Formats: sequence, structure tokens, C-alpha cells
Amino acid sequence: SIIIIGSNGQIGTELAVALRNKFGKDSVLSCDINPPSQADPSANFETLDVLDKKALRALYEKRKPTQVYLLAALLSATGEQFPKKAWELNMDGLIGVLDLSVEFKVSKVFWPSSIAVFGPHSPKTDTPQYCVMDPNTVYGFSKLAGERWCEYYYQKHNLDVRSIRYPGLISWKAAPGGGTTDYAIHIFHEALSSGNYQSFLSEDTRLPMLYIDDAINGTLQLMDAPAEDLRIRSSYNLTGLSFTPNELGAEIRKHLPDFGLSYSDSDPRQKIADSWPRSIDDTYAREDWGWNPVYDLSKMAEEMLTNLRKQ
Ligand code: VAH
Repeated sequence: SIIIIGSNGQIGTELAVALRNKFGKDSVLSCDINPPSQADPSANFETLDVLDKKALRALYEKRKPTQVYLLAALLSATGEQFPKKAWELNMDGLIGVLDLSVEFKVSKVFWPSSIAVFGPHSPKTDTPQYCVMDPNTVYGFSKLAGERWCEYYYQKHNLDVRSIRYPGLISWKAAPGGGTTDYAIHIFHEALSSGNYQSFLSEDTRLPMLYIDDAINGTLQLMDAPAEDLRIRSSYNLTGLSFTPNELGAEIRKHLPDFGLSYSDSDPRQKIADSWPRSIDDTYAREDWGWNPVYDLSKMAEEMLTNLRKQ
């Protein structure tokens, strides 16, 4: 059986659907600290606080999972508002899951990292898998430390834990939660509802991004890859495209010619974005497990507008 912890989040919402489609809905249990807002009747759901050690152990004993996906975390912007909570959830949540997964002989564990593990002194363009990493957000260094824990549990306990450094994820099904890249989601909602959007990132802030369908397919591809093919046991660099708010606005105007984009100039998230790469080199993922994203800027914008119009 498969357990997804943090199933209400931007990744968890869509990963749960993909895993149910792949393994059958009765094999997948979704868990989060609160019930989902739109309850999906076909989904098996249980509330779980991943930091409640007793409850987490009881879940492993009851479900004897073969795979565990740990997605629960505080993201970059929220993490700067609640730094100690972010460290506790992102770190203790992971270590608790790694320990129980070894004890209960879980065959595969997935845990998301982020391009937030790079910092001001990391190369900004085509940021490589290995380089200087001096993240200056709690989220970023909790993900960097988490990568170290994942590699440690693989080497010391032979736990098959796999991870991806997601860039900013663009999706329409689940609301994003406290990230710095969320402007690239809000902009579509506003373009359709009010016709205007004020970006909290400056017009030339280039960031690596990925459309959610590519991200989910890539995650399943990584989890299906033969263990012996994987050279990276910290976390794989991954990207699909990179763009600036200005470029995204121009793409939206191809569909909504009157769309107005303005910029605020004192948002704390600008400092976070400025510490991150502008683009990522994901050669290791391409070579080790056949990573090959399909959504470019125009395809992503088309998909977002088409689906949000229907909503
Ligand atoms: C965030 N969406 O903004 C997340 C992600 C690379 C960005 O980690 O915090």
C-alpha cells in the first residue's frame, strides 16, 4: 500500500490522483493535518500530524506501506514567517518518516526538495547538480539538510529514498501554499477574474519553473527507475522552463490582449527570489531516468487558461 503524507498540498493533490490511477484507489491512502476542502469521495483519507510520533507509528503498523511520499512542509515565504515551525516540520517530519520506513522495511520513499537549496553564491544560470549551496531561507536550508539525511539513510540503512529539486510548480487544481513562485499561478487567476495583476516579483526576475503534469510524470518516472540507474541519492535537479513575470505577462496577452501587469516593489519574496537560480541544468535526471518535459511557456499558459476558464 502507498501512503501520501501532505496530500492536500499543491503536489500532493495531484500526486494522489496519479498514484490512484497507477496503483488503484484502494492501494493509496491520503493523509494531511486537516481534511481536504473539496472531499474526493473516492479517496481514502485519514487526518495525520506527521510530527505526532505515536500516530505516525500506528499508521505504519496498520498500513504496512510499501511506498511513502512525504510532502508535508512549510514553503519558502511561510517558512520565513515561522522559521522554527518550518525547521521542525520540514526536518523532524522527514527524520521521523525515514526512521519508520527503515524499521518497517518500506521499499521506496519519496521526498521533495527544491531549487531553494541553492543560494546567493550558487551559479545563477544552468545551475549544476553539484555546486556551492548557501541557501539563506529556512525552507532552503531545511531542504538542503533534508537532502543530506536522505543520502545518509540510503548509504547507512540501504533505504531506497528518492528526491527531486522541484523548481516553481505551476498548477490550477490546488491553491499554492506560501511559496515565492506563487505569483506565476495567481497571475492566471487574476488575468481571468479582474484582467489585472500586480506581481510581487520584479519584471525581470527569472526563475526556473515546471508545469505540474511534467512534474508528476517525472516523479513517477523517477520512482519507477531501476535503483542501480540512479547516481543521485540527495535530490535530482529538475526544470521544464524558466521565465520572468514580464515574459509571462506577454504570453498571457496573446490570449487576453487587455491584460494589465504591474509590479509592487517592496515584497520580502523578492529577496528570496533573488537568492535562487535563474535556470537549472537537469542533465543527471535526463541521463539517469529519461527526464524529458513537454510543457514550454506557450503550452503551459494555454493549459492554465483553458482549465481555469472551465473551473
Ligand atoms: C516556493 N514553490 O516558492 C516553492 C518552491 C522553488 C520554489 O520551492 O517556496
